[in-house]
Amino acid sequence: ANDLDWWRDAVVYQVYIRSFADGNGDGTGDVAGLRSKLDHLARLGVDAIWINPWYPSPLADGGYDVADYRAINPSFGDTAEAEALLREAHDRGIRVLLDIVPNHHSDEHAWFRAALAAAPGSPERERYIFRDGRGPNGEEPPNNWESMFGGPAWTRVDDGQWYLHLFDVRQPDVNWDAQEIREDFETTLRFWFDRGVDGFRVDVANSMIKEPGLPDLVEGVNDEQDGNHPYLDRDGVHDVFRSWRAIADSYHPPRVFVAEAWVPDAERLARYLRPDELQTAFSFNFLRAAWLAPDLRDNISEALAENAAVGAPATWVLSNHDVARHVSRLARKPETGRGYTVDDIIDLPADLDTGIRRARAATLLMLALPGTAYLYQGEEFGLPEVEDIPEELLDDPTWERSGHTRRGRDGCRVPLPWAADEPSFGFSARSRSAGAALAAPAWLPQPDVFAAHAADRMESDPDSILHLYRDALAIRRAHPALGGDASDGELSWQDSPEGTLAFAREPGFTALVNVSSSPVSLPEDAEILLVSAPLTANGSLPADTTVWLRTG
Ligand code: TEU
Repeated sequence: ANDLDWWRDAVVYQVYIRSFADGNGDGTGDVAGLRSKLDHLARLGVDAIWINPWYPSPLADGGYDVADYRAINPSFGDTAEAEALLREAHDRGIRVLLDIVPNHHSDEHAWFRAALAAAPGSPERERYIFRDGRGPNGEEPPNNWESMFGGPAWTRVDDGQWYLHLFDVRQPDVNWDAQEIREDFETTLRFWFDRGVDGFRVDVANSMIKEPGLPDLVEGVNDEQDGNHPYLDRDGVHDVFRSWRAIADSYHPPRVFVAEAWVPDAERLARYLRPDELQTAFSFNFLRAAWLAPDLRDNISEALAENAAVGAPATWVLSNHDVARHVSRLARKPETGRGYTVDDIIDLPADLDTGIRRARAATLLMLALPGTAYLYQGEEFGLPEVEDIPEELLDDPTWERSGHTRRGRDGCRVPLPWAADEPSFGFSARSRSAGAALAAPAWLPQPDVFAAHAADRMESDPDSILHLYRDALAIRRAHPALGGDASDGELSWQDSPEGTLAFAREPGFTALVNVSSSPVSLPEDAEILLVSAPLTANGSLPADTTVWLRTG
């Protein structure tokens, strides 16, 4: 793909930097660790990486509580290392997307410190959403909104005012009616674009604009599906993204956005992708689809059609740092009917053999589709959700704010295993000089099962999921009929046995996905390009398997 439309069929690898690789042995991932693994990413064959927030932050929410958008968290490295990373990634033909968090700041951001020190009604307070409380002495929150992590979305400060935080108490929402906020985020875009960053993933792109007056949520009335929710998917967000697109388009090559917007209505989500707004947005309904052929087919068709109607690709994803890893999700019985989100307690022991088989099949399904695909670090190693993290080590604010009822997202954020026989499975580099101090333990405990999934074990097994990813990305890159940009929004679904999906990608290529529980026969004259699991003894396609076929 060329410089102008690489994002239409790119494969992007998500780096949750805190858990990717630790270059200085302190037990936390960092820029040095990421730089040391660029050859792994180049060999995998990804077109770009997306790095979760690497900015100064108290890490009250994994870095999504940003204290300074134009610097690097000292525990991850410094600006010089960041610029070296950009150069070294670009030298390998890998583009770099960062993460921008426009809905809120960290409570350690200088502007929020200033707001706390200032008086009600001051310009410093206007940068955030401060209101007087309700009740005779203002002792009730200004409205009935709840935090996504549990508990009220308001916290009272010493002088009696309350401030809004749709997420953690340490993440005050900023006020997008304040010109200074708009300007400061545009300064951040330019700061990183000027340094060669290729684009941004936009955090909670659907929540920055709130209904004036901050009205109470009315049970059964406010539903984001049709756009009448007081703080989700408000039309005002589109003004912001039109300004951001104008900035991105002023660079050469133009910079690119991917929106994180959990907007269930596919047509409303496509509004973020109009030609003067953001280029891409995650098609989360695919992630949420249970491993059921009708769900998958409907979600794929709807995302392609609605996005193509505004000239945009679909953007497929199976896992990220917010949801249980799909090796464990897909291992569930289909009765769950959807993917897991931060709200689910993953309590049933997952049947990992089924999970891995389905994950292999789901990956070939995803990579055969037109559009862009995102890979979450460690899925190329078949990592499962980690469910047995000791409660005292859980680090996700969801756990605290939900009163210890929701385990949150630590299970998908456990530091990666790179070497099965090393301490911390090789997550932390340590100098090999004699007597070098051992690295600190990884910041979250790694389960023993990670040894079998370590990069070096995967490397040495030609049938491993790592080799499946590498082969799939190489074939996808070599054959434009795979991946590619279905700007017509059409996928030519083929007739196929009950419980399976089959779609042709132009003449010559078909993907057959067997999500049923029994084997199905393959077309006679087809040549197998890649299959996610071995065929049965009589050459038919086993359950939970996907095959790429060259037909005719
Ligand atoms: O996640 C957004 C988020 O948590 C909600 O949109 C939730 O995912 C959705 O309602 C589905 O359950 C982003 C980041 O990815 C996450 O890590 C941060 O914690 C959050 O925003 C706050 O910045």
